[in-house]
Amino acid sequence: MSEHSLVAIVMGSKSDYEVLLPAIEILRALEIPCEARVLSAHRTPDQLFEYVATAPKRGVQVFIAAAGGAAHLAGVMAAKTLLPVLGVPVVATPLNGLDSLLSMVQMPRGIPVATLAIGKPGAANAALFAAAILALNDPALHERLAAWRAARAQEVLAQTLPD
Ligand code: RP5
Repeated sequence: MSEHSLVAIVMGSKSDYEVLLPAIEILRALEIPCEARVLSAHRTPDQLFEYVATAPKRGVQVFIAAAGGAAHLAGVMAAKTLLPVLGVPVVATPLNGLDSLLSMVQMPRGIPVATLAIGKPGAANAALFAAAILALNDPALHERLAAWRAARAQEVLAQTLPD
């Protein structure tokens, strides 16, 4: 998506793409250059390692990793980088995402994955978390993130209920 991405979104399958759309939309709204790839920890491990190793050289500072089932994608990525890895559990099996949530959130001590909620809310929050990380060293992005939050507050305050 961008030649100089700050955020790289990796998903274990194209079937995860729709879940990631809220993240992509928010990153675009905040004018954060991002890229997205399908790479699997178990189906394309060599290509995943290569991608994680080369992404920082293109400017990537935060990874978002989304996967379903026995979701080891985020943990494997975290094992291969010191950049923050934000995990988004995806619903992909009869266990409704609880399998992927526990796979991501229960990382053993030493290799952290910051795990968000299951599905689209988690994807949106992963993008906002990435923005918060990047905003630490980007005052203009900090302002855009503050404006985004203020707009959400205004949406709530504008809501009315039936008489
Ligand atoms: C995981 O298996 C993917 O992240 C996806 O959520 C799930 C199902 O993948 P597909 O069978 O749809 O390719 O690796």
